[in-house]
Amino acid sequence: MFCYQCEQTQDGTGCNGLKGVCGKTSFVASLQDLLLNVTKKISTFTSMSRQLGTKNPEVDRFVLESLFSTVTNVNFDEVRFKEYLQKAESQLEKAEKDYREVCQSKGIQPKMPTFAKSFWKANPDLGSLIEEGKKFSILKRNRSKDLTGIEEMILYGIKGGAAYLEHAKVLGIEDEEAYSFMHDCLKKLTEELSLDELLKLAMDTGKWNFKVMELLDKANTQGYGDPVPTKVSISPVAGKCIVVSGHDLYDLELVLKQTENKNINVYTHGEMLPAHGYPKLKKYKHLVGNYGGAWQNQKKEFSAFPGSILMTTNCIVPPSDAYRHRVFTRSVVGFPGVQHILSDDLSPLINSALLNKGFLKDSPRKEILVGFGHKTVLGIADLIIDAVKSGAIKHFFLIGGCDGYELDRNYFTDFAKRVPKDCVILTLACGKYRFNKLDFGTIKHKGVEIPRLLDIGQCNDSYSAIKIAVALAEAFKTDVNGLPLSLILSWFEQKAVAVLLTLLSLGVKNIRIGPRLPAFLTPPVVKVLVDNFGIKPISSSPKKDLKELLKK
Ligand code: FS2
Ligand code: SF4
Repeated sequence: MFCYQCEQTQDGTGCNGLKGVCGKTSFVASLQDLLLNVTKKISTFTSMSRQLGTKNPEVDRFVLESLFSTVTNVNFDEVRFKEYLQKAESQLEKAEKDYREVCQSKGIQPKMPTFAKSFWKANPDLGSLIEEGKKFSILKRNRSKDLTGIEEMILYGIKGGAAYLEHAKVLGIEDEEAYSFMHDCLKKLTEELSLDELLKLAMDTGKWNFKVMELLDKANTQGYGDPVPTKVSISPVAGKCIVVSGHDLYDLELVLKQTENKNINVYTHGEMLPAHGYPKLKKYKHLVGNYGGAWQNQKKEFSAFPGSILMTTNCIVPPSDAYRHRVFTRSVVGFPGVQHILSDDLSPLINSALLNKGFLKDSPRKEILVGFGHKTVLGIADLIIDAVKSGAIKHFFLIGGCDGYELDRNYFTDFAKRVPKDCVILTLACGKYRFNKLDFGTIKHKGVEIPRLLDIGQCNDSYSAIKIAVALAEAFKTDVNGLPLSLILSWFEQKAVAVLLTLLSLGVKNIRIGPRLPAFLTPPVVKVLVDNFGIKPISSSPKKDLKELLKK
């Protein structure tokens, strides 16, 4: 196997051998390589059909799911990948048929792609699929490392955006343009584009992801209302319990509806924390608080959790025997030996919660504050602008992104702690758990207490952060780069790649990124990013970086 799609990749270069750092086996890696290869073929036909005016929602949705299933810490289950591959075969046939038919109806000669139509024998066993997948390892690619790295970066951006599209789809929002770009882009990734063409495609992918995040924002806010500032308890209370992790608000709502009046308390975990700010979710009295921290602590935290656990999306880590039987997965998430709930009937999860002892007593109440989406922040835009003009607020720091195991991620805690008292910190995604339980206090301006730490939401709520920055820039008659704003991003998986491409495509410069640069970016490509966008890795000294950034 070879995989370098996430930040924790082995030795900072790539996971190889029998297992990746995340726990993904070489077998699953091979099945994922094969699935991605077939998905690109499906999208090649679909892209051509769409240009001729025909579309197939079933194929669109399959491609989304297939891409999402290969994101880091989503699915570790060989059997599920075998099922995806079986579906992929029929979807490829459908996509080709659609293309032939639309050509025929328009009297056009089909331009058949050069790849082989049939990619395996009928009803292959798992072993044959794994063998087949080895042919599509990144290492077998006949391109330079620089170009392969950019192709992969674009693919990871598309995977991240596909994950967001899937969440929007679950809430009933789909978009034809978004599907079209996804297929076109995957087709282009089979065409051996030049460096310049790939760089342009990377920027287009960033722009696409901005629209995708906008769609998801629309889906979330239409479904659950605009987030409002909300105090969230981080202390368990006595009673039976379920913890819901991941990003999927729809699944959380299902849990809340199906546990009403059952004396089960529901907790959010990880990226589900911002759910507390949505009016139509916070109305449930038995949504009692947030449990634990970021994804990488789940082995310890879930072992200690006396109830059942629902993983709606990434990040799942291989569960230990202590709690595996209490974990349930949904949608694209999978782990061997863990129960997957396909239908919207969550009885297995609820029954498991009832069988477990629950928390026996209340813990002393502690709270954190969430719910600062773009509507809330821009609702007090005049106050914020005045605070900046008067000097009450000197600078904004967006410290956000993913969390992870590495100790050097403490950089982000140290950085946040050192931010001067006249500056505001905006945060989003699971990286916030490095500092969101600290008390940053408020900045008092015109009798209003403005919290110094504003939690904007999940990683996809980068959309909100961009809306806020653009509105402030307009008010100050400048662009985002002209604001007293610095971005310090922690990255881990492919949604972060999508968000980074979005920021770059919008012309945001001088982003600090850490804890280390992606392994898929070779030195010449890093140079392009540094020269064009001023991207800079974080140093080992938050104090030094902060000093430099405050000079802005
Ligand atoms: Fe954190 Fe993991 Fe949000 Fe990422 S919970 S690293 O998937 O998407 O961020
Ligand atoms: Fe390694 Fe990350 Fe790939 Fe897992 S997802 S195999 S940790 S690079």
